[in-house]
Amino acid sequence: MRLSQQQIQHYDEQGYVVLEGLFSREEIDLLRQDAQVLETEQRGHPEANTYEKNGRIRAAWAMEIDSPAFEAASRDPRIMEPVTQLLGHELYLFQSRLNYKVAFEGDVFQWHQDYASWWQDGVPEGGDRQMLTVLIMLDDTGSQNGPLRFIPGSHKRGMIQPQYDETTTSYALHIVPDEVVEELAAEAGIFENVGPAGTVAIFSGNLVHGSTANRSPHSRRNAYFAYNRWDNQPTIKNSRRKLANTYIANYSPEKLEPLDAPVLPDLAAQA
Ligand SMILES: O=C(O)CCC(=O)C(=O)O
Repeated sequence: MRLSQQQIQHYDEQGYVVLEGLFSREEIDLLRQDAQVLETEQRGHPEANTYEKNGRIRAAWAMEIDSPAFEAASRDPRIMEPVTQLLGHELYLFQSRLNYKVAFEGDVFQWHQDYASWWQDGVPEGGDRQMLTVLIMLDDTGSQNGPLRFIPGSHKRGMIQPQYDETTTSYALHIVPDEVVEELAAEAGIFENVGPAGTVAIFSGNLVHGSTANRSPHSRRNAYFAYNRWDNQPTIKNSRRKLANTYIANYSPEKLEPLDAPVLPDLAAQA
């Protein structure tokens, strides 16, 4: 699945591109089955999970180390082809996370840029063609269950001097100051990632994004893979922040080998 010139231009101009219907219901069902295991002590590395203030699951980090389905998704050609078009061939997975945003109780993600955190992790460059994130929507998502929101074009500001917020949620985050969000949103508005499960969005590490709490009766699970260029690796000695666990940043990567063809359909058929 290659991006058209128009889609590449959209990514460059707006900081994101949405790919509808990339994964089938059967494939998403398989990822959901694994999501149910990943949030429990039954996953191979339960210490990779982080929790909301109320004790409910917030995120499962590094899903691919315990789930063949997520591992297959991370190297799926439908994802890797567009990512390679944008970043080049020599890539690795710097980070992955599955945010659960559980029904009634899922907490907010304040407005932030991922690169502001990755810079703290020592990643040298956060350019739109150096590092990006792929979102896979695991649940049907509407305005009411806390969709991921983007401020279009905000990536063009580069890294905005962040504030460190240690109190709003259980997870300390480098956030974009309110007055900057106000200014950016007044200029460009806000885009909501709503749509059926299986929708994918690719977005720049500098794109300002966030999501509200989920008070609806419908969970909203989003899986994220953050790809980095091989030549843009951080070293742990350049890390400037203490991580909640060691699965949040990959300091001993391997080059990613894209799959020749999708294997998720076969895995789904065998499940
Ligand atoms: O899943 C969300 O709503 C927010 C995700 C996000 O921005 C993050 O994990 O950094």
